[in-house]
Amino acid sequence: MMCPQMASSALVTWVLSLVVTASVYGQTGVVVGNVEAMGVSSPENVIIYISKVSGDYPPAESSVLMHTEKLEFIPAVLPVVVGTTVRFDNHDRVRHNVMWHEGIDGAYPSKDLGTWEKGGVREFTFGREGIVTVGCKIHPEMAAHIVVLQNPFSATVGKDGTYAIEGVPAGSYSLKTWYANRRKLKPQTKEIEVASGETTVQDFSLSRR
Ligand SMILES: [Cu+2]
Repeated sequence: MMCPQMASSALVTWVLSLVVTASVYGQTGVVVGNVEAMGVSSPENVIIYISKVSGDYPPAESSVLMHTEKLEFIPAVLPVVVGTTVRFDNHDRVRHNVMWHEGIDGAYPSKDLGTWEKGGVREFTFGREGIVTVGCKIHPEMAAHIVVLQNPFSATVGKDGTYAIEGVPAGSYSLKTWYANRRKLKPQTKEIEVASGETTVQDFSLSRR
């Protein structure tokens, strides 16, 4: 049997853990929804993101991977927080190149990270918000998109059209959509409220207009 001192210290630990949990998670909510996409095969690879959340959001401590496999960049779209280092890893038997041209937002000037064999790695740190369309000079059909955002509150929509953004601080936000081909799926913005401990449901119906 537990002696009284052990029982009370267990109680204190339990209460403390509740307090810590409440302070870390109590002021946040979840945003979920369903995305419909007209005129494309599926809503896969639409990004849903909150454009601006007050506070500073440090990038992931370790690098985030984008690798090449079967002549594709994986993932095809990669939302990251400003300051994130992306590791480009070649898993194919053929050589791949990683480069980009300056995009329409002008955030990242043209860059060529080089060409390398299987097992080779290059890294690049994305230090400001913007869109980078990654390509390979050897295989012009290869393309992927790195979307550099102010905060981590984003999600990539799956084939089933659902998305979920967790741990969003309570507040009012602009929830936006991004798609690689904006002429096929025009970006939309919805104003949402996120309340502590609640789930906000926001669906989107996207099309070219
Ligand atoms: Cu290639």
